[in-house]
Amino acid sequence: MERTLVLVKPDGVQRGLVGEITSRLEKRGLKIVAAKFICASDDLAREHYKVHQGKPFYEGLIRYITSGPVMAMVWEGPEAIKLVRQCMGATNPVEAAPGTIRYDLALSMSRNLIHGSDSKDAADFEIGIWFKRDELFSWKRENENCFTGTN
Ligand code: IDP
Ligand code: MG
Repeated sequence: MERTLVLVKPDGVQRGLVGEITSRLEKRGLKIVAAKFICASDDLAREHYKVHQGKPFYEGLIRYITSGPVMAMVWEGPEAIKLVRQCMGATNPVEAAPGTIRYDLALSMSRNLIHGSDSKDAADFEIGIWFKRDELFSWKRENENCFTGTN
């Protein structure tokens, strides 16, 4: 079972898309294990996006992600990292596949609505900086078998 960090970025919150985005992940069958509505500090934003430090879009990205509250969540499921990335679509909405969040709801790479961890290492790191251990809930879904065929 994997866990992955998802952020509905400030543009998603401003546009009233928290429910739409969350709903898509729920309907896919992923399980929410943590959520918090939070304004990222400059330090948290820089830590989160430190792999992009020095890139031309980095400072704009920090301004973007700290421009307002985000809905930070942790989602769980088998291959949750890949599943969320697939639901999100490509970084640039112009290249995203139809049916993905970025294709259906966005048009610009600099306002692309959602973040999802891109690897197991990134997920562990990102969950650790956004959430305390006691903010993550392990809970059993009564109908788990309906989603995964395992009990
Ligand atoms: P990802 O969000 O699909 O994982 P990354 O390459 O990790 O994409 O980039 C992080 C975020 O930085 C993107 O979601 C996007 O908002 C922004 N970004 C990436 N590349 C560019 C760019 O070339 N111009 C403007 N913003 C960019
Ligand atoms: Mg990324």
